Amino acid sequence: SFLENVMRHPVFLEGKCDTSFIEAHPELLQAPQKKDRGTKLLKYLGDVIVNGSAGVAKPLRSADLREPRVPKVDVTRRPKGTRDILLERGPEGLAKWVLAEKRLLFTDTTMRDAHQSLLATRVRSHDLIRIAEATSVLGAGLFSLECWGGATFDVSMRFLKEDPWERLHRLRKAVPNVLFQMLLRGSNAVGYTNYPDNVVERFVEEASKSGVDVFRVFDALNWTKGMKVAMEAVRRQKNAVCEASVCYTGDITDPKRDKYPLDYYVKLARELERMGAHFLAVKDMAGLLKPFAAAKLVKALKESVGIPVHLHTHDTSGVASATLLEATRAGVDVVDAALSSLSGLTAQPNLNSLNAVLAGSEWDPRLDQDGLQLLANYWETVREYYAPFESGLKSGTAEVYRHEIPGGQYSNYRPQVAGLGLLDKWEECKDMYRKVNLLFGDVVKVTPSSKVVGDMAMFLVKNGLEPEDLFTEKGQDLAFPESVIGLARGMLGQLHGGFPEQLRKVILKGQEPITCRPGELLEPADLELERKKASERIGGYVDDKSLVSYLLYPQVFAELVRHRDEYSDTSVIPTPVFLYGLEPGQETSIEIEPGKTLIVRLVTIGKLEKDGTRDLFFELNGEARTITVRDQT
Ligand code: 3PY
Ligand code: ZN
Repeated sequence: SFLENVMRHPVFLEGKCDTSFIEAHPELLQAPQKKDRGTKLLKYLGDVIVNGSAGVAKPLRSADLREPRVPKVDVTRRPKGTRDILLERGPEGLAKWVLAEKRLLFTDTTMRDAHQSLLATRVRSHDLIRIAEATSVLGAGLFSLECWGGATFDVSMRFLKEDPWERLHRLRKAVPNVLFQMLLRGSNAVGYTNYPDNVVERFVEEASKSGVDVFRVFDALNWTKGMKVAMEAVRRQKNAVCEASVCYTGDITDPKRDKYPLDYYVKLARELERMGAHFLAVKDMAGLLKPFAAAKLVKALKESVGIPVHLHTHDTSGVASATLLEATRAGVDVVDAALSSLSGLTAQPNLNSLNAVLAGSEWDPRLDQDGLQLLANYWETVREYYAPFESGLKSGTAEVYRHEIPGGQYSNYRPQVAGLGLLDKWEECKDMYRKVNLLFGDVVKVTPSSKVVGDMAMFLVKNGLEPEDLFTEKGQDLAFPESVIGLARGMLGQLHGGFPEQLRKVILKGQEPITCRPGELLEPADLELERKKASERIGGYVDDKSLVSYLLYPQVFAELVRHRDEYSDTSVIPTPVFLYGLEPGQETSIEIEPGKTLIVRLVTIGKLEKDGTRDLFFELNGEARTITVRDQT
C-alpha cells in the first residue's frame, strides 16, 4: 500500500523527515493489518487448538475455567493517591510526606514480583488491565503498585507475545492516582547482561515518559559503581523517584556469617543516600531477613539515613510477615506485600491479612479491607489459568536459609532443571546452588548473579562434578557456562571481597579479568543506526519504545513482530483461550478494540490429512470459516 511504501522509503527509515504525525497516530501503522485480523486470530487459535501452546506441558480446558469477577467501581469518585502527592510536591516532597506518615505504607507487588515468583512471570496484560481501574479505587490507599520491570519485560515479549510498553501505557491510563513502581537491574536494565550507558539511559527515559514513577534500582553484586548510571538517569527525569536498593544476603544475627554484617549494610545505605537516592530499599530477594534481624537492620538504617526505608522480602520461609511486623515496630516506612490470593511462598507476604492485623494499631495502614478482598477474589480466579506455571512448592520451607535461592528465581530454576532432564536430581540441584555460592566466596545472589550461580550448579550436577573437582585435572578442560566466565571476568562488576583467585584461574584459563565498570568498555549504541537496522529487519517503522525493546532484546523483539505479522495482536484473546484454545462447540468473544468484538465458535476439528494438516471449522461472527493447520503433535 501507499503507507507501506512511505514506511520503507530510506528518508523515512533514517528518520530524516518529521515522523511525529505518524508517531502520534499509531493506528495508521496498523491499518493494513486490520482487515484480516479475524483470520489471523483464527490462525493463532487453530494452532493452539491443534498443537497446544509452547511450554504448557499439562494444558487445562478453557471451557472449565471461570470468568473472574471484576469489581464495579465508580471512577468519578476515585480517591486521590500517592501519585497526586508526587506530581504536586516532587520526589523530595513525596519522601517528606512518607516520613511524616505514622501509618505503615504498602506496595502491592501482585502485578510484578508476586506472579514473577509464583507463576514464572506469565500473567498477561489482559488480566492486569482488566483489574487496573478497580485497583485504582479499591487500592487507592497504597503507596505504590509494582507492575513493571524485573523479568516482566523479557517474558511479556518472549512468551506472552505482547508489548511491555503497551501494558504500561494501558495500566497508566486506568490508574492515574497511585504510584507505579518498577524494578530496574542497574546497568543490566531489564536484561541479564551489561548494556551501554546510553541504552540504560534511553530505557529509563522512555519508562519514565510511559508512566513509571518509582524506579527501584539495584546492582546484582551491591556494587554501587554499577548503579550510578541508572540512578543518575532516574534523577534527571521529571518527577521520577530514585529508590536505591541494598540487596540483603547472609544473616546479620549469625556471628559465624561475618562477610555481610550490619555495618556492611549501613555503609552501603549511607553511600546510596550520598549518591542521590530519594528512598532506600532493602531488597531481600530470597527472604533471608529473619524477624529479629529485620528489627536490628531497620533500626540501624533509620538512625543512619534521612530518607524513607522501604522493605522488600519474600515469604519462602513462611515467616516473612513476622519480619515485616518487626520492621514496622522498628520504624520502617513502606513494606511490600501481595494480594492474598497471590501471596505467600516464594512471593510476598499477605497484604490483606497484614492490613487486618495492623488495623487499630498505631501503624494502621487504613486500606480498604473489603476492597482488597474483592481484588484478591479476582486474582484467585485468574491464578487458576496459570496452573501449569506453578512452582510446585506447597508450603513454606526453612530450606531457603540453606540454599538461598531468590523467590523470583525459584519458579524458574525448577523448569530449567527439568529442561536439562535433571528433575530427579532436584534436591542435588538445590544443594549444589548452596555449594556454588560458597565456591564463589558467598556472593549476593539476585538477577543476574543468581542466574550465574544457578547455571554453574546445573552445570556441575549435569557433569557429575563436585566443586572440589574443579581444582583437579578434571577442571582443566571444562567449557564453563558463558555466564560463569562473565562473572569471573568482572563483566557483572566487582564482588564484595573479590572473586576467589584460584577459581578464577580455573575458569578464565589465562584470560585477564577487568576491574573497571563493564559499561566503560562498551561503545555507546548508535541509536539511529540501530533504528535503521531494526526497521530493515522488521520491514517497518520502529518508534522510540520499540527501539529500546530492540536494543535490549534484538532477537526476541524481531520474533514478537513476526508473531504479530502472522497472527495480529494476540494480547486481546482472553487468557484461558489464549493458552488452551477451544473445545468443539465452545464459543468465546474477543474484543479486538474498544467496542469491536469478534464472536468465535469452534464448530469441529477435521481429520488428519495425508499432508499432515487438519482443517478447523469455525464460525466468526456467525459466518463459516475454515482454517488449515499443520499438526505438529
Ligand atoms: C528481578 O531482577 O527480576 C528480581 O526480581 C530480582 O529479585
Ligand atoms: Zn523480589
